[in-house]
Amino acid sequence: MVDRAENNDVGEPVDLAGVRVWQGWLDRAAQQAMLADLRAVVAAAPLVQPVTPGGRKMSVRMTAAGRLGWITDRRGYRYADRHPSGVVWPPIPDSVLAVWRALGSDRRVPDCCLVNLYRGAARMGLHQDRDEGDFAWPVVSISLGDDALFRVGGTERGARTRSLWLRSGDVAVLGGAARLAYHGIDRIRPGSSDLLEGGGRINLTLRVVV
Ligand code: MD6
Ligand code: FE
Repeated sequence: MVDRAENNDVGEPVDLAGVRVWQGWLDRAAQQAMLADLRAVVAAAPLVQPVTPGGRKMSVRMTAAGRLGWITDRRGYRYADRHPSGVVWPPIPDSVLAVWRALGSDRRVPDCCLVNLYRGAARMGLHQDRDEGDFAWPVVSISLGDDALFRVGGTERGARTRSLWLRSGDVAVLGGAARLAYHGIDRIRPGSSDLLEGGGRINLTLRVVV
């Protein structure tokens, strides 16, 4: 069996209800380089545990890079030009922009790179990404660290769903008809990757907002 982390021949994406997943897009060295870049992002804009408009604490910790960051608190879900602490968001690292250019678009850069950290029992309920102004642009999602059970449905809540384990280095693209598909993370598999010190999983989502 070929160890996917050492296999540079990425091949064709897997299609999951219209969501394309490039398995093993980033090799181990590229994942480590990206993680080093993300340490600088988190140093400038620390991870926070966000609260939904309904007052529930989210189980992931979150920050962002780019012109705009997606935030949530009692006042609602929205894009903001600053971290809750008042600092401007750090720039999106070049290592991350390179993935966007290859699999998202080479016509413009994304406004936002949302950073989610999953540890322990953290999960993400089924949702649509619909706080952006133009759904013609795809959302590109990068997985680093522990495996995550990714669930994708249709554009209506309640449609049948399909699931796939996302592994470190995988890149998923929600574009075209799947741009507004419901999706979420049921759970991570703690200890399945040693990429992150202290374990867990980081997911990056790149979006054009305006
Ligand atoms: C995650 N991903 O993988 C959560 N959103 O942790 C998302 O919410 C997501 O994977 C938009 C596009 C792709 C995604
Ligand atoms: Fe999402």
